[in-house]
Amino acid sequence: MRKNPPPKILVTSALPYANGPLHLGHIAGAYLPADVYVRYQRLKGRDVLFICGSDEHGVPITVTADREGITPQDVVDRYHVLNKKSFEDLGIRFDNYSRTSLPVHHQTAQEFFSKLHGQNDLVIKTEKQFYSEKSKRFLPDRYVEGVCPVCRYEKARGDQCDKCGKWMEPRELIHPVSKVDGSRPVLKDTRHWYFPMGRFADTWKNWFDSGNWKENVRNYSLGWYNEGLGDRPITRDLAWGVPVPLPDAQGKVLYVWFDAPIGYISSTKEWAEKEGKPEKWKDYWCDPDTRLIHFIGKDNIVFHAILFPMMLQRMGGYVLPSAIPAHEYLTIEGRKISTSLNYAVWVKDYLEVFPPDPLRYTLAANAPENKDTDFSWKQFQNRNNDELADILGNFIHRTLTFVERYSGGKVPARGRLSVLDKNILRAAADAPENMGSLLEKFEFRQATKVFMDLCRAANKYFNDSAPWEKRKSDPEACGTTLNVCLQVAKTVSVIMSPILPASSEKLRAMLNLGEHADWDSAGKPDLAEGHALGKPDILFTKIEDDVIEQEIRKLQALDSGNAVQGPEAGAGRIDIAFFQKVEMKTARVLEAQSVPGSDRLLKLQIDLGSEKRQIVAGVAQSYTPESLVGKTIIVVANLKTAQIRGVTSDGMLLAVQTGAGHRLLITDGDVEPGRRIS
Ligand code: B3M
Ligand code: ZN
Repeated sequence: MRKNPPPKILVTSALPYANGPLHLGHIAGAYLPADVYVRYQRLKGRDVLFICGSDEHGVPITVTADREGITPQDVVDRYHVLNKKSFEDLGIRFDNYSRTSLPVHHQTAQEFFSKLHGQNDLVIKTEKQFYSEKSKRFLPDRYVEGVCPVCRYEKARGDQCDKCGKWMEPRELIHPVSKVDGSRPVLKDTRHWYFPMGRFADTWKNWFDSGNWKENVRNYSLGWYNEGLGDRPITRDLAWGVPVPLPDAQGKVLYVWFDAPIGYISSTKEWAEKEGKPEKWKDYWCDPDTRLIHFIGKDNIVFHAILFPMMLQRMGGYVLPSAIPAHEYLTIEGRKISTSLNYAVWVKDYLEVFPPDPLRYTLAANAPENKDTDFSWKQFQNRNNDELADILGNFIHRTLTFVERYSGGKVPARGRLSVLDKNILRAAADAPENMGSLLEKFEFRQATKVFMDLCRAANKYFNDSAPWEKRKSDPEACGTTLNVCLQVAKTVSVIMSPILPASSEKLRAMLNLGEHADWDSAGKPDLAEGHALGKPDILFTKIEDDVIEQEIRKLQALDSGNAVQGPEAGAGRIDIAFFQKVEMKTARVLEAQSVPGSDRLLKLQIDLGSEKRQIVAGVAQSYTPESLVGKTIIVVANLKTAQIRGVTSDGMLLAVQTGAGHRLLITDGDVEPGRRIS
């Protein structure tokens, strides 16, 4: 009798706004934990689908577009490409990464609205909203500024005062001014549709009470429920977004938090289309046995635990979430991440200097599961040097080089087992189960510790067994020690994979083991005697102090406000004196080479007029080394010298990031090297 197949698992990560680059806080919260969990489930041979995509609507995107004088589509095109690539480069493997500006999403979100509207689930209200007579358009909250009626802060917004936190109705704002055109807006009637959450609260509560939720999800959701679930606006007066599918709703779009969670479904539909099985999305979303798991940051709890499940209940036929691993926040060097102040470590900047796995390990070992946790560069260096390199890397390197040197690179015979041998084999046999049971409960910190504890025990076993002493005196015992080490190395290569996928692949190549790995048999000592190994190599390169100091200095510059404002900072007006501090010069490229170990970096020798210099530039995905030789480029000549992937960089080349990759800033016509730009 065929056992019922285990339930399918559908994992989503919060759709990042396509309004700016990703930083470590995003990764630590909704993305890395999800990727670790999905990789583990795949190794268990389960049917798991991992869905995400760019959230491309909402007022902040139109604010960015207005500020830069481009269209909202230009904004989301830029950041969709950038963020998708950042996820890929960090080894975060979605089965589909879609975007909510696609037709499939518009259609799906409009179907939701039409069905809810058709069954009279929505209410219509006329409300007063700020309107600009000058621009002939309604002004959403972020487009209006004025004096807060409570604390007199002059830059309060139409919906909330950032200083005292007061939520307010637009009409409460004193001296409102339109941020679009500076005019004094008037309050004008406008009709909007609301989702009356209170009407469906009991059905929601019966479902929610049947669930087993993380403490922060339970407390936050019941807090909202006990306060009384009100009518939630689900439309906005905006040109950018999913148009409201009603004849009398010109100029109105769906509110971003109504449409965004539906993005999980439209991304799954897109995935099914790409698989050539357009109906397959229903196998996940319309099967009540599917385990739907939403990985999010804690600020998204109400939308994922209340609003979206309630919408799904009203739609009928959809599975509801069974787990919502909502993470707390990551701070950086003890400070809150602030995109407006550009106080963050951006993923793309990290990847220009370091490989992905040390960051994955650091963020998994210190995941903000139940409280905010801090990322510091020193701690990152210690995790890489003292744990990955000195424990795991050291164990692997000593084992493989010893086998290569004294056993012809083949697995030696395993003779009679000593107590030491049996103990480490027992530890390896237990690790997958111990680690797996923690991952099933989304306990990433503890799961990472189980993995590293096995590596620690293996390293100690190598020392205590001292094969170098037995090599001559007791070759059989020496062979047994190395055989046992290789069995443990095989176990490690599997259980490290969810956290350190790139390093696991490298180790499995050194062990000459195929791509396919299986979690449940990972702890079995089944590496056959005589199995030929691959070439030993270094798994983790140590990170030098000066490289870390460089990163700390970058953040200190941001902290002291000396840094140039970040992409979200708004205009961040600077005076000419500030601008003149930056020394930009023309330079001629004399030579260009790739940087070993990086597919993004090029090392350039440049002529700067009065001197020659070496710089490192992250344009290898858009330019071959040869194509740069002879070009006149623009460089920032007075940047502090940096070490990038161990290569000295004495200046920065200027290029613009486009949807199609980097484009160099060059001069119009030939200009000799060394000329100052002013
Ligand atoms: N775009 C991201 C955030 O609030 C938001 C998540 C949508 S998930 C459907 O950080
Ligand atoms: Zn205030």
